[in-house]
Amino acid sequence: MALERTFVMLKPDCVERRLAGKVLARFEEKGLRLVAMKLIQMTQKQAAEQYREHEGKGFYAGLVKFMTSAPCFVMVLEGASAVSVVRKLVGATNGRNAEPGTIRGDFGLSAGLNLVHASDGVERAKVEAGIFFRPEELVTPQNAIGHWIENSEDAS
Ligand code: IDP
Ligand code: MG
Repeated sequence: MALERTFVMLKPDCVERRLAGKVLARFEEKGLRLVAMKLIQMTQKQAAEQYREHEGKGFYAGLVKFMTSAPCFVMVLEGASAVSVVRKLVGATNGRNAEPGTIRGDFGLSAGLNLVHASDGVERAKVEAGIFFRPEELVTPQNAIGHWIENSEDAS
């Protein structure tokens, strides 16, 4: 079992449609742990770094415009095989092809406005997290209240 971290964005369509809580819940319910999360207004520079691999493609300009148009949540999630697990939860790129039960399959009909971004590899996740977070913003989980959750003790 490989404990991994992956980088995820709830895109502007997700936030504007007030689906951020629902989508985050899918990741939490699966058992993934939040290591960092914040609401940002993406800059042109961040969008250019994030989507460099797609430069030159027909949808690139529209993609950058969309991602910088309104706030999105950026986050780092941790869990067993987090990269592939999250990609499976997110589903195929185009909402019209994505399987029911996946986030894109359940909530969208678009190829571009597809609610979520999720990194496609562990190394890529590190690079992408570095575009949006300073290292000290990634909180190392301490399990400090694990005994409380497991034993249902009263916090005091
Ligand atoms: P992924 O997000 O499933 O990894 P990529 O192929 O890496 O998909 O594309 C990155 C993003 O670019 C997609 O999530 C989507 O927002 C946008 N995109 C990809 N293909 C298209 C397209 O054919 N039309 C419009 N937007 C697209
Ligand atoms: Mg991709």
